[in-house]
Amino acid sequence: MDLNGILNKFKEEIEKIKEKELREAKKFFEEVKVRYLGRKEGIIPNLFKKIKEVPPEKRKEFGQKINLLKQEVEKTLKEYQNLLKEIEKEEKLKKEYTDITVKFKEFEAGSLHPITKTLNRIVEIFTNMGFAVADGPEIELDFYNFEALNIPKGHPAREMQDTFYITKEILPRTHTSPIQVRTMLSQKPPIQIIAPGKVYRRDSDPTHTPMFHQVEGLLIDEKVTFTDLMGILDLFLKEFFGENTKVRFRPSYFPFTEPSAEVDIGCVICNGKGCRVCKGTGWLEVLGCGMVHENVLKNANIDVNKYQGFAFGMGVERLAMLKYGIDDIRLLFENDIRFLKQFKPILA
Ligand code: 2NL
Repeated sequence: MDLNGILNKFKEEIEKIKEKELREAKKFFEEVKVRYLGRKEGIIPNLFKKIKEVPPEKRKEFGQKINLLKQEVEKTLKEYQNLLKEIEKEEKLKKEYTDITVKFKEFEAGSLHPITKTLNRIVEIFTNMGFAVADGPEIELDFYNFEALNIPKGHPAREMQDTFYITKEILPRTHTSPIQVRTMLSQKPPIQIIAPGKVYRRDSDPTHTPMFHQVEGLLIDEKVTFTDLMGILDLFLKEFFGENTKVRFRPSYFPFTEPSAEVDIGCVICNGKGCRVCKGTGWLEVLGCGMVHENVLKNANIDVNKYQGFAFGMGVERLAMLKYGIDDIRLLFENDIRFLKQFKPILA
């Protein structure tokens, strides 16, 4: 045991002795009280009982003397007992005292993971445009993940290679679209939501991880057009990547939208000149989108004669890598503190 240990032990012993002495002192004064003032056998009550034996003319003086004695005993006892109470209180306060000036080891401010930062920023931009954030289960039913989205049995997107099937009907969601299917089934249009969250695919190579993050968006109302979709996404990309960002839409195909498009931005690395990241094209694909397929609306019990909608989806890891110039997706999953430290907010 080191010196501190010995001192602490010593302190403990002293505390124990103090406690014991205090207890015994209290007991002692209680005993004295009973001995002198106890109703049955106390010295003073017994003296009062002897008054009968005193000649009548002396009784008054005798009584006064006993009374004086009684008062003196009571006063003295009170004094000692009050003193003990004071000591007890002080000991209690000493024990409860906490030194709030204690110096802690200095610690570094933490930082948010780049994925969290990117997700927060995406959510911020869309909520500013009036989108509400929707949530749903990560373990889904085939119906919400595939069937309702116009991805029938046998479609390549359902292949065993892509999905971590738990049973034939239960699977970790492969996109956040099921959140939107659930919202369409539980709420009436107009609907204007984004669905951020984790998704799972049987993919693992330098640009794919088995879990990644997606943000999808859905807007359903009367008279929604493809131009509305283009405007919203153009605004989003200029907010996210900067106001000078070039945006282009290319025709594409998704089973759940028709027409469908993919959205590119001018390469953030080479500014459109052509480089390794944009494979010489000058453009980077960042989003998929389209008008919600009639079959999807019907599956969600939405009146297709009254309502249309658009939807879009994006991968958060991809956007984070482009925004922060991260060239290897594994950096986002290793949680190397030297990497994460670089995303510290700048403190004043
Ligand atoms: C991509 C493409 C997309 C959607 C997601 C969607 C959801 C519902 C209905 C219709 Cl409920 N569509 N989502 C639509 C088009 C594209 O994502 O590249 N994601 C990373």
